[in-house]
Amino acid sequence: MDVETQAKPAHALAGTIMSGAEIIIQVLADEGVRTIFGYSGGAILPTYDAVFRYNEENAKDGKEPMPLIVPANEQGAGFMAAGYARASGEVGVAIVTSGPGATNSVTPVRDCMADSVPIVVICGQVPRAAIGTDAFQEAPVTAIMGSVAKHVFLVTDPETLESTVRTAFEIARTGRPGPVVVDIPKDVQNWEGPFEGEGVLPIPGYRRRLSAVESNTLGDEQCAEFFSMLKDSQRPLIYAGGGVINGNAADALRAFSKAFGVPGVTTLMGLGGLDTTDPLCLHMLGMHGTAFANYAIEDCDLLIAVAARFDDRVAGDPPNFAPNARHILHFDIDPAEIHKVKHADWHHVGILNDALETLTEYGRRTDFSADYSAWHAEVAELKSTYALNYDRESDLIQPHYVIETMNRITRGEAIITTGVGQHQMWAAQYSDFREPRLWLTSGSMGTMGFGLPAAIGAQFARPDKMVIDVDGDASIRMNLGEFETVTTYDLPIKIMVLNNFGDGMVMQWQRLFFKGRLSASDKSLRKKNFVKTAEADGFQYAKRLDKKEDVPTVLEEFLSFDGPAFLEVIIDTQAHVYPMVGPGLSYRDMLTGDFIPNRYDKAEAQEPDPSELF
Ligand SMILES: Cc1ncc(C[n+]2csc(CCOP(=O)(O)OP(=O)(O)O)c2C)c(N)n1
Ligand SMILES: [Mg+2]
Repeated sequence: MDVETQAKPAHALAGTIMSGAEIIIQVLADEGVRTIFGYSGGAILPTYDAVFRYNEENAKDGKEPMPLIVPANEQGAGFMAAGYARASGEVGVAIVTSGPGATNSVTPVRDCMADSVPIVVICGQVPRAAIGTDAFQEAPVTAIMGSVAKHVFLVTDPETLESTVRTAFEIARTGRPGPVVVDIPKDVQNWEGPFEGEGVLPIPGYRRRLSAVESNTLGDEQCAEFFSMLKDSQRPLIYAGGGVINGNAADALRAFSKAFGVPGVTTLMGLGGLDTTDPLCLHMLGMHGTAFANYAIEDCDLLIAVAARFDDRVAGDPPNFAPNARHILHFDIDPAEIHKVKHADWHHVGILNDALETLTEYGRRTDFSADYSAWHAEVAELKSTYALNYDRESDLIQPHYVIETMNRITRGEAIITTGVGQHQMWAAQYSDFREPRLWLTSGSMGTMGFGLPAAIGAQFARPDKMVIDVDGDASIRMNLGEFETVTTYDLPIKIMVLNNFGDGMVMQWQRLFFKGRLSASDKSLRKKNFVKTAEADGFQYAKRLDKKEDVPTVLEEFLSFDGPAFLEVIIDTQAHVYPMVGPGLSYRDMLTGDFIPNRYDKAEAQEPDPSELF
């Protein structure tokens, strides 16, 4: 017996004759998939049948089933898979039919690509002989998904089906994670052949690039350069992005920050990378970041960008971003991000967790120490002087107050999902995140309708956690069909809609930049009764909260309800999200509203250029 065989025993089912559909499900099981999300249809029927039979067999043997969770719409399935992946760090899986099933999945696939979330989407396709004939429920999945996914496979040779599905998982989870789509014609699902139990496709270019990144460890020389820049700095600042979460590097980042006393801000996607309750954490930066985080960016003299990409919502005016930073240091797993927006004086493309551990170890070994006490005092001063604030005297329910109260109850330990808009930003600003993978939001794509299905996926991934969907009245409408999915599976998700009777974020921009013309954004004449809708879908707890004095007691009651719960909160329709850095502007032009101090003369703040209004 050679070493290879000793190391890896043959799969117990190797050599068994299976259908293509059975092979797909067996590979899923081997990849550790615990839950599938998906919607059936003609071209995927053989695979749905194989899931059924797999679970039936497993039940007989007393083994864990692989439940198939059915949404109201395939977009829901894709976002459930995404929520599952974001909350657990595992690959999420959605299985959908051809044509409309596949096209309904395009938005979550693009969303996962933009936020680097690993999912595998398996689409049924018309039989090989019918491809290209405008067959019933045919759509050009490779063409459509090819431009939005990390990778797409169309399986035309059934002999390669098994290795293709396995390779899809490899591509989804390695390097910069992302969505992989596998398009599988119905006759390939019905084909029969031997299950190999091993084997992947040859993807030499990808694996070569990956191994170059993985083997690129930080050497002593690079560490020395890093620490010499840190030594020269009086005001170093970490700017941590979503890659800290996706790369499971939060512990290593916290250890680095603590070991050398380097404070940090995070992006919207990086929330939870640092513990937001830590005195050295300045919470979120950017367009709607805290004023103190943005001022710290202005003041720092060394910027350590950690798996962050200088997105336009962070660096709307790149030349004036971190204007006093003498050096920018950049870690990323994707070489394409280095120098993309800002030139980096030092960079490292590699596995983040390893790099940070190496760096901390080097710093300790070489007894690196620096006195940042003056900077720490400035950070504390910024945090207290420019703290978030809002109209606490108003008789109307302020959304900030609602999130603040929720946060007092959940103490930064709940999983929070959101739609897109003002509610998303208030939830980001006023919530604490003590751990990574608690904050699930559609960051780069900003997809309304994300919150509810993502919460469902997250609750399946983390049954032990409280999952709260903080949603907007317009965002929740987009995937309202998933209300029923929550009660069908009896998920104890808490859905809280901040109702401002409209597309609040759009209205905010219209008030600020379009002279208050609320074109197509006011929903005050709409008839929907959200509470009745929730009740009709089986929610035992469904309430409307419209009195400020009731906020604490109702929130306690809602959050402690044992089962699915829905709460509509009628908020001040005029509440705006502040701070706000207008699109294309620098932090000097940040608007802080009436309740947060501004260190510049407000009258001097520039207006955004109309051509930058996106
Ligand atoms: C699918 C989709 N369509 C349009 C938009 C543009 N958009 C961004 S925020 C927003 C309004 C969201 O309203 P709501 O969900 O009620 O949140 P609010 O801002 O009122 O809190 C719109 C239309 C989007 N982000 N996603
Ligand atoms: Mg709204």
